[in-house]
Amino acid sequence: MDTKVLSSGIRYTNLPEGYVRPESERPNLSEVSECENVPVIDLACDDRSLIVQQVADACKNYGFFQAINHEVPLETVERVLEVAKEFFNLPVEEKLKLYSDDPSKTMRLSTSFNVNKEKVHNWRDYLRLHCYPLDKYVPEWPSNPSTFKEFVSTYCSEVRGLGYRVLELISESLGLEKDYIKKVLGEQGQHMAVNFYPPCPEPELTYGLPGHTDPNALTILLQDLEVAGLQVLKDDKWVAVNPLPNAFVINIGDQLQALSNGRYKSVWHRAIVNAEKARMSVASFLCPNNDAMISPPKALTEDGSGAVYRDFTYAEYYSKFWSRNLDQEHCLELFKN
Ligand SMILES: O=C(O)CCC(=O)C(=O)O
Repeated sequence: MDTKVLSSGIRYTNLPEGYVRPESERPNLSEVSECENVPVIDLACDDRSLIVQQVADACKNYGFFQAINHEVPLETVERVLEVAKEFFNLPVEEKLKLYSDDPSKTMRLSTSFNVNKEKVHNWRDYLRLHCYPLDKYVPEWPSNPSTFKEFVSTYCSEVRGLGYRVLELISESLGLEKDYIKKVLGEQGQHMAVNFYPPCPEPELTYGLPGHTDPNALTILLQDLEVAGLQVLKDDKWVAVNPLPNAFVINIGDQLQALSNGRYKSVWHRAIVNAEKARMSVASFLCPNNDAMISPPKALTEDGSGAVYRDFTYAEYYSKFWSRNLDQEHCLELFKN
């Protein structure tokens, strides 16, 4: 391959060797069915106790839900998808100015997941941005397309508001004070991955992203409406979560699994690729403050089960996560009591 990224304008007719998964690790797409009864939660419902119950059920049984009537304006969402598409359509030389494979960079264009650690690559390019506080990070974001900074920063503020509203619902659904999680996680960081999965000549042999859980607290995923690709693990089977108009997929991450003392599941999910069409997704990650101590509240350990995981700071967890490959065992397993 002659460029560092996949979105170089080259249309591949064969999957380059470095992307081919061993047979035992392939996606087996013919065995994947559509996820039945995907929890769809109407956040504007008048009956808050019903929403809280739906959140509890979804987080326990699925580890994710689709949120509708979420208050993020449609125009804000459309603009972010439009500008993301424009970005990945830029000439490759322009994009490569932002390329880095160093995960500690707060703004970078990269490819696959962690190219220096992984054995097999993934069919994905991504723009990774730190987004909070905006005035600290926006100056380093791409200035081409010219609307990028404006559209993406508006989106980030809206999504942050949604994330905080959902964290309140999750706190209540665990029987905790509404602002419990917010207080424990401290001033949260916010990161974004703008994912671009080019058409792939052999989708059966590779992934956009292999199965993984998210290391942060909560992920708010905007899926491309045109091309499906997200799959989640439900009852040990991979199932497809197709995009719904005007919805976000909200995923529980590892930190909420730990904080809920294992009651809520950090959902295993993966992105598959498409032979004909490019796919985009925009993942926003709410991340505990580095100093936040992740420790389950007393109310959730008093049933005699004790704490499932030892206490740790988010900084400790995050550095462990990035020191590994994505498709290894669950990082939380390393923190089990
Ligand atoms: O593209 C998707 O649907 C999933 C993206 C994802 O899992 C991630 O960015 O961590």
